[in-house]
Amino acid sequence: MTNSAKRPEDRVTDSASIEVLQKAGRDGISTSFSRLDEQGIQCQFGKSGVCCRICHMGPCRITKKAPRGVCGADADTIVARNFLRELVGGAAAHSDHARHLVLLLRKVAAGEGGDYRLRDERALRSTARLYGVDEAGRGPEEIARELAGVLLEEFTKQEDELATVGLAPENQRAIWRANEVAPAGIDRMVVESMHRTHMGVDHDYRSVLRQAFRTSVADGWGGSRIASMVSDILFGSPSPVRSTANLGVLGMNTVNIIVHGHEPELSEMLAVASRDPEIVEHARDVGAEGVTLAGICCTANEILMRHGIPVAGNFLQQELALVTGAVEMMLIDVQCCMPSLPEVAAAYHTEIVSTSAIARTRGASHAPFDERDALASAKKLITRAIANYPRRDSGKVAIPSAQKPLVAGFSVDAIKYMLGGSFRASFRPLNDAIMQNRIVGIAGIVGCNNPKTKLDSYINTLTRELVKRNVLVLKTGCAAIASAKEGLLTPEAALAHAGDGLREVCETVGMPPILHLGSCVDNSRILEAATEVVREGGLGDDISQVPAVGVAPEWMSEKAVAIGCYFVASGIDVILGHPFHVSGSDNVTSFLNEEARDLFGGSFHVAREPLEAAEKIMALLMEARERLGINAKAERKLYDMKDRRELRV
Ligand code: SF4
Ligand code: MSK
Repeated sequence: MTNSAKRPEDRVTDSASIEVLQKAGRDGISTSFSRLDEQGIQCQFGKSGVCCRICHMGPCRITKKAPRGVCGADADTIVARNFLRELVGGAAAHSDHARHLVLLLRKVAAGEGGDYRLRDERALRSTARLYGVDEAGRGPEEIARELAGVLLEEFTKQEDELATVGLAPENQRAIWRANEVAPAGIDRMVVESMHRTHMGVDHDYRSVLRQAFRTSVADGWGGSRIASMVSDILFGSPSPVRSTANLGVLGMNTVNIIVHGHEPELSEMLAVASRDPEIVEHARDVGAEGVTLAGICCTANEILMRHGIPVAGNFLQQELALVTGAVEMMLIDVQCCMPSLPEVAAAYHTEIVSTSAIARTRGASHAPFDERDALASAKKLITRAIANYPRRDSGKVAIPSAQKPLVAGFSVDAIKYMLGGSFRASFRPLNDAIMQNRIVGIAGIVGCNNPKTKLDSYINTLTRELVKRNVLVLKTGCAAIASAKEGLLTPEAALAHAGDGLREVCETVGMPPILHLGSCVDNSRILEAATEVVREGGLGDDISQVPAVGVAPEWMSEKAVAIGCYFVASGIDVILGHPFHVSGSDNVTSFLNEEARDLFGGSFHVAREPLEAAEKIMALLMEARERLGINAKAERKLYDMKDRRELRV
C-alpha cells in the first residue's frame, strides 16, 4: 500500500483522531500526514547522515564514487558532526527553557516576579541543600536569590564541572570523568559543540561523539534537571491528580482555549485565570457555558501535572484539534508547534497566538507575554478568546466524544511517598520488589509521535506488553499522553493489564504500574528516580547496574537525540523505534550501538516493532538481573534492618 492510499485508521489509533482526520479530508485540510505523502521518498543522503552543508565548498554528499567531501571529510566525520549538531539543538532547547525559569526565579526572589510566587517552599529548601546553599534560618526569598545565582552559574561555568552533575551517583560521575564526558557549563558545551563541528576542527568521529555524550549530560543532568527543579519551586511539586485526555475534552458549548508548546509560565496563569468567576461570567455573556482550557504536547503535561487541566492531545493531534472547528484560540510558545497551524486555523475561526519573545509564526498573532503582569496578560488573552466564540461556525464543528480518565502527577517525591508513606518515604519497597523478582525492572517509555508511525500504536502496544511482563513503566512527554488516551493511566486499567508480581506490589503499596512523570524536560525525573534506586542500595552502585531501560518508540525531535544520549551516558540501554540518521557510517553506528556500552554500560538498540522491542527489553533486564545475581525467583522476603545493612551499596 502506498502512503497516499492510507486511510485515517492506518495512520492513527484512537477513534477521536480517526474521526477528525476523516473530517480534515472532507474539509480539504492538509496535515502532517498528507504532507508526509507529498514529500514522497525522503532524501537518502539526509537519512543516512552523509550530506554535509557545513561550509560553502559544499554541500557535499558521500557516495561510493565520491567517498570524501571537498575538504577531505569522510563519512565518519560528516555523520558524527551532523549527529552532534542535532543533539546540540535538543540540548539547547531544554536548557534555554531552564534558563527562562531560573531568570523568573531570580525575579520572584527580588520581589519583581509580579503574580508569581515561590509556591513550594519545601522544594526550594531541599533544592538549596542539594547545592550547598544555606537555608536554615533564612527566608524563602533570600534562599531563592542565592539559589538563582548558583543555578545561573551552571550556564556560564567555563572550566569547572557542572554542580548539578553532583546530583548523580558518585560512581556515575567517576565513569564520566574517566571517559572525558563530565561537562562544564551548559552554554559552554553548546558553543563548544558548534565550534568543534565547524569546518576544519574536530574530525575524529570518536572525539565528536564523546562531545555529543558530554553535551547530553549537560542537558539531562544539567539543563533539564534544573528546569524540573525550578518549575517545582515556582509552580509546586506535582502530586497525583485526576484528569481526562483526548479531543473529547473540548466543550461543545464552552470557549475552548488550547495551550501548546513547552514553557509553563503563561499556562500556569491561564489555569488560574480560566477559573476566575468574572471570566466565567464573561463567557456566559457571549452565550457560552464557561471556558475550557486544555493542552497539547508538553505545556499540557506541565499544567496537567500541577492543576489537573485536561489534555486535548499529543504532538500529531495539534492540527486535528483545530479541525474540530471548536477551538477559539490556540496559544503557542516554544518547541513542537507546527508552522502549519495558522493555515489550518484559517479554515475555521480559530486564532493562533504566539506568546514567546523568541518564537514567531507567520499568520499567527503575536502577543508577547508580560511576566510582570502575568495574571492580567492571561485574563486579556482569555477575554480575546471569549470574544471569538460568537464567530464559531456550528456547521463546521465536530468534536469527537472520545476522552479517557487518567491519573498523573508522579514526581519522585510523590513516588517515594506512595512507596513508603509520609514517615518512611523511600524507594526501599521498589528495590525489594525488584530483588525479589516481583518486578523484573523499570522501563522509561518517552518521546514524541511521528507520522511515519501509526499514532500511539507502538507506544501503547509496548506499554501493555511490558506491564504484562512485570515491568514498571515510567512515562513522560507525548508517550505519556498516548497511554492516557488509551485509558492506561488509571490505576484500575493498568492493574488489569499487569502481570501477577507487578500487580501484587502495586496493589500493596497503592501505586499504579504506569506512572506519568511529566513533560520532556521531566525525563530528568527518570534520572532522579534511577539515582534513588542506586542510593537505596542492593541494585548496584551506579545506574548502569540497575535493571532499567529507556525507549523512544515514535520519536522525531532533536531533543529526543539528546535525551537518548544522556540515558545511554547514564548507563541505561535505549531502544529506538527507528534509527538515527547515521547509517552512512558503520563506525558511528557501531560506536552508538556497541562501543558506548564499554564506556558507559548502556548503548542504543533499534527495534522497529513493539513486540521485538519487548523481547529486547526483557533480555536486557534479565542480563542486568543476572549480573546482580538476583535472577533466581526468590520467595517473598521482607527485609529487616540487618538484611539492609548487609546489602552492597
Ligand atoms: Fe564539504 Fe567539507 Fe564543506 Fe562539509 S565541510 S560541505 S564536507 S567541504
Ligand atoms: S512535546 S519533543 S513531540 S515528546 Fe515535549 Fe511531544 Fe516530543 Fe515535542
